[in-house]
Amino acid sequence: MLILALDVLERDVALDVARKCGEYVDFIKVNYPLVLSAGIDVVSELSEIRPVIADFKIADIPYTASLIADIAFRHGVRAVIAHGFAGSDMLRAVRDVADRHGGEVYAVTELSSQGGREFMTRHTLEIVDVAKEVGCDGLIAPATRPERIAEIKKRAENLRVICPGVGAQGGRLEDVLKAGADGIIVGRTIYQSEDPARTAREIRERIDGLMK
Ligand code: FNU
Repeated sequence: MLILALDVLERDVALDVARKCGEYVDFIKVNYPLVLSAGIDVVSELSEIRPVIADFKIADIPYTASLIADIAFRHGVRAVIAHGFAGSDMLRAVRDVADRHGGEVYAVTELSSQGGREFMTRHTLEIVDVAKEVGCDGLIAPATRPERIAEIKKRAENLRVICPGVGAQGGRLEDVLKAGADGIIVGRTIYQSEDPARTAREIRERIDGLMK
């Protein structure tokens, strides 16, 4: 599974890259930079090109978290990403909203950045257990630390594990897939390249070759 992280700031650029790369990616992931600068309606437009994952890293009280998730699903997203560390009550609230819309929920285990090790790593496997209990569809795990992916995947049982951090953050696609990832999230390596469609196609071919 290849997920395009579309952290560009302009609506037209987002739609252009999405259209060019659409046939090579399974999902488009949107995050705050795009939504805060182009407006939430861009999410509905992108959803018509490819299914969208809203990476709003929801981390709030259950009530507010439900509102955020509901807005995302009402704009056509297939899945939302929530922070596992916010706890089971919030994940359950987001799960309920997703169920009302027939959508999916991914929980962040530990961030792919160095900072992800400061606090989150200690609780990663507990977060995996909570995500399983709540019935999340998948987990976000760090492509920058394949050894952590393997541990997370083992504990995750049938939850999908998708991994940001390939390319610009230093993670290597081959290592990530070998560690058991079900998909990778790639942003800058694709949308900052000279030819995003070609780069997306090359990454797709490498994934297909390795996952055969
Ligand atoms: P690229 N992202 C991440 N690490 O990078 N959602 C995480 O642990 C996580 C994420 C997002 O580096 C990040 O916000 F939980 O340009 C960005 O949108 O390839 C994308 O994944 C990585 O983008």
